[in-house]
Amino acid sequence: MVKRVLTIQDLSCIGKCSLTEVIPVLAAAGLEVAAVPTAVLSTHTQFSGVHIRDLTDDLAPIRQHFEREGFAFAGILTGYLGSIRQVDLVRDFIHSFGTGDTKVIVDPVMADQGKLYRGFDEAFVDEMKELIAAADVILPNVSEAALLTGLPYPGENASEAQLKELLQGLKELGAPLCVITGAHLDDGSIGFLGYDAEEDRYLRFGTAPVPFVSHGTGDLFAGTFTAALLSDHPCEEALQIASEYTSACIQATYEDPDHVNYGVNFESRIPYLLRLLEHSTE
Ligand code: PXL
Repeated sequence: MVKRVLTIQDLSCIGKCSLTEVIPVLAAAGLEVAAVPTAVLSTHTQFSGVHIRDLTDDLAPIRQHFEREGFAFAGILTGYLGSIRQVDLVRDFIHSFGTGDTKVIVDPVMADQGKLYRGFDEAFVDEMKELIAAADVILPNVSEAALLTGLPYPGENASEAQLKELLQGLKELGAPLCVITGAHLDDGSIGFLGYDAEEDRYLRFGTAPVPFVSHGTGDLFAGTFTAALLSDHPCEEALQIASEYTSACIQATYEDPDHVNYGVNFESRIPYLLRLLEHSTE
């Protein structure tokens, strides 16, 4: 039977982030996607003059309808959420559908390069901590890990020892698997460093760095990890697949002289994603 996965985040019409990346990646893995948009934006917030239709008031009625229909989900992935109230309403989804074997993956999207995104504040960070407590896996970047733990932001070139301190702080927030994404590892590669509290074990993996930074790579990583995990790859392998695919998309964008400056060429690398998803299961 095809597995159904619920994902709750914004729909940016142009921007290659959130739902526009995550729906195709999950579908490519053969999963049925239940996509709940928290808002529709004309573009992501890197642009100015963005038109936004906020859908906060629609979240509870959507959840209630899902409940009446008796829908169940193999996984739930949450991404960019625009307000404290949205985080609260998303917790209600996890409360309703995140029970039993359902894997709950929270990407606490709110900051980059040591700075909160526009519109977010300390109160939002506190609310995000509550959402994280309900997750099986969390996928912050270095900036988000620092904000969530209250530790100083160590910079993008933080050592693995500093990242491990952040991971120990994150562990206290309650998710059994905490993974810092976009991590610069001590051997010069870029990937992830995670801590599995149940096995008391660090997980790390990196690929060759590409001198190109883009919006939406964290969302792509989270969507790919979820796709691989729900395709029955073990957690560590799913994280590696996410790392390999995200890196390949960044590389493809870097090599494309006509690339747009607001997102990565993830579409062109979907055949590679399919190979990654197949290979590791054999
Ligand atoms: O990629 C994170 C993200 C998602 N959605 C919107 C954003 C951003 C980052 O800025 O603006 C609307």
